[in-house]
Amino acid sequence: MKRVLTIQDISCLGKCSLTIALPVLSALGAETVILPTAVLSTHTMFRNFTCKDLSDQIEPIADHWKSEGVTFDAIYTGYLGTTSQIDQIRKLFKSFRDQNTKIIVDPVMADNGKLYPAFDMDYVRKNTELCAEADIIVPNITEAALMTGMDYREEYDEVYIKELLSRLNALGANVSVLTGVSLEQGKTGVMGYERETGEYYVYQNRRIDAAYHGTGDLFSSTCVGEILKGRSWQDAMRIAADYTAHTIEVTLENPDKPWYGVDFEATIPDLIAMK
Ligand code: PXL
Repeated sequence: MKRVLTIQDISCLGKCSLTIALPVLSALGAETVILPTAVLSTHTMFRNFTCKDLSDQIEPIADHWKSEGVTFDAIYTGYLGTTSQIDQIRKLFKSFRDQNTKIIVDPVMADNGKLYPAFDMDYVRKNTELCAEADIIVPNITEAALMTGMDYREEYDEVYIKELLSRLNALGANVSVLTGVSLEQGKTGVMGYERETGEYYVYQNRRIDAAYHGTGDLFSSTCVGEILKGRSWQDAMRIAADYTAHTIEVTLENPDKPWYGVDFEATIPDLIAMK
């Protein structure tokens, strides 16, 4: 069985970060080791959330794993907390990376043209450094624009997306994938670039007019799980885009849906069956 380490916060209520990554990766058949970077009462779209930083636990936990001889097939990072925490995680990458370890970084920090409440431009710079260490990065357009110094645009064409990809590629990861890319009316999906082959990959599926929290985490957790199953990054992105769209549709049909997340629990059986 493949073993993946995922490093992100645990929002106790809110259907995001670890409460998505753990069930999704487990459902896809990977042994999932977690390293919580902070404990929050909820995600940060709630008001008055509590937050306990766990930075002081990263090193002792990693040291213990080292002493036990633990290795990982993949390390996947999502929402982190502070710039100094990113330095700690870069050290952890160095310590646990071997020839076969895939490092996937989702530089979670912004969406819809805006940084999330907890972050500033220093954090953007640090996240950019973290991306340089990865094999695969999966930012959305807002995060990519912030990291590459390009303008964020709501209306764009393929030329803009390719320029973003080219600048992301220059950051260092072998595969750069932009999420939330809409190249045709009524469609949305991903566009990625692989440096080793020089190939682009575009996948567009139906666009559903609803934005839910946690869908980025659902997308990247699915990608990681599918890659660990042995799929190419392109197939993993396609399945993750389809699964995320399907989950949004199912969520929309639920009259009792909570405002803060998607009903991915209802669609896990469909994810397991996806090809
Ligand atoms: O879904 C990304 C995410 C993860 N964790 C926390 C968040 C967010 C987005 O706002 O606030 C704590």
